[in-house]
Amino acid sequence: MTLKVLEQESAMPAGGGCSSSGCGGSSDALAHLPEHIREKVHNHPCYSEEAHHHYARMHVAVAPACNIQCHYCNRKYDCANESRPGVVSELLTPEQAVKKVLAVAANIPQMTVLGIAGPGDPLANPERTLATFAALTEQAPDIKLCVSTNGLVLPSVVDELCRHNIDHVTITINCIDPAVGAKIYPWIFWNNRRLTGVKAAEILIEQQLKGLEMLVERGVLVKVNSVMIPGVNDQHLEQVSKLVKAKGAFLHNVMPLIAEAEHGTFYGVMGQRGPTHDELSALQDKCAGDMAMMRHCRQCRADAVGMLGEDRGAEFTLDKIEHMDIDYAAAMQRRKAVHEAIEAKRAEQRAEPHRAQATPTPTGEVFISLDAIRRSRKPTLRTRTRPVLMAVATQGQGVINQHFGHAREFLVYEATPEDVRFIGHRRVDQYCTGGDTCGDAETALARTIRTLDGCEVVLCSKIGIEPWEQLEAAGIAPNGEHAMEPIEGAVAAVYRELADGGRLAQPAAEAASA
Ligand code: CLF
Ligand code: SF4
Repeated sequence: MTLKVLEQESAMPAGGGCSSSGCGGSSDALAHLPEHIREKVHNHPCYSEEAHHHYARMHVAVAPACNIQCHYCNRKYDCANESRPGVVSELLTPEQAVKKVLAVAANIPQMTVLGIAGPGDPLANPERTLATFAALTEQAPDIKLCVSTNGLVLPSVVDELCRHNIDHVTITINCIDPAVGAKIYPWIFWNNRRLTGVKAAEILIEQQLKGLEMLVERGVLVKVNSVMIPGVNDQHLEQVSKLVKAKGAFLHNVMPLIAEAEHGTFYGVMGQRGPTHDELSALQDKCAGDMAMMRHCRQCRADAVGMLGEDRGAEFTLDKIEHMDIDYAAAMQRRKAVHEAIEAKRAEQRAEPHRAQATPTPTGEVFISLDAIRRSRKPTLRTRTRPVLMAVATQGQGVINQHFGHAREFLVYEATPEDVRFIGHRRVDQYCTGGDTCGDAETALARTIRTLDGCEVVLCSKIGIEPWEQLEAAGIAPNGEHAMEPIEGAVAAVYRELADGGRLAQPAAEAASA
């Protein structure tokens, strides 16, 4: 008997959406979507997990003001609804922003999306935000426009957003119960008055949901961001996910709270903790039963430039772009050619046989996913071949192409006999900078190994002897044999090697209690 119990079977997007599961090199993860939706998401690095390996985004920080207060935000920094706290963006005028976008688009042709996400709330600064979008619609028609908002004034600007061809809107919805909201939002500024408590949260939630409905009615793809705050809304976000899905949201992005005391936020100072990797992943899995989940968000800053996870903003500061002479018509031709080459590469990667699926499973018997095991202390099924988490070092293009010591983050995949699915990313300090900083290397390596807790294999293009030995000592197998191979195929191949070597049998005690 073969029985597959896999999380992503229930995670397939019902209303259309990029399933975070299974997106990658082995199949066309967007194949189930209608053509007009595919067109909107196939090269949007946030709306398609597969696309984020190939395409870049940029933000311009044109929106300084905000109309609410979140307990995880310190106004000295960027809007924490889509940004990591602790960094401050250089504020631009709309004219400067447009110049910067054209410069980046000409120099990073894989940049397909311009987002406005702060440093305050973009829609609390409607003139600056809309002026930027209007100019770009005219001058750079090949760039997708994207905006992120807390939603308070969204209903009043929906039609204006649609006039500017904005196809993608993110609303941060942390709760649908005003009593929960009162613990997250100390106040909102509404109709020229500052409102507090449950009443304030009630208005905010009403506006967010109304804005969501209006955007969906107009065919705009809406992503909902939720900040997971343990003990405050973690038990509530499943309900949020269900409701926003019912209202037509395309994607749900549950992000971890980042609350460090040094950021000076209310939560940071009060010692409110963020979730662990496992808590975040478990909640994403719970929500996934009802909603397509985004798991590759990097909580990028309000002036981020480049692939998700990298920031090339320093190459495009105002003084540098001032001297750039951009022929955007010529740049558009080059961009088109680059995009065609990327699509050809993606098609080639999809054509790679997915080795885990191409041949029968080693034991051909009963499997259950790691998350199902985690959720159910007493699984009712005997499991023979267990899931394995593997960390991957990559610089993009969907392949394993990064030296272990150069990685600033690892992508984590869960392999089972049936599937390979993306779980999330883990940020690390760079272990080797190639300079004089190796004095701290040992500590950084130890921290990296701690961060990779739970992973059994690390796939990278190369790795030195010392980290190799330390990883092995920590029970993590380093593997450099799949350099430049598509990620999912390589993860599947390593899984099969482990299974064929008899190393994935369920421990006897667990099997007995199953
Ligand atoms: Fe920017 Fe946001 Fe648009 Fe993406 S980011 S406005 S949808 S273009 Fe993306 Fe960055 Fe996560 Fe945002 S990884 S923080 S989800
Ligand atoms: Fe800060 Fe953004 Fe919240 Fe405004 S909406 S308070 S800028 S996190």
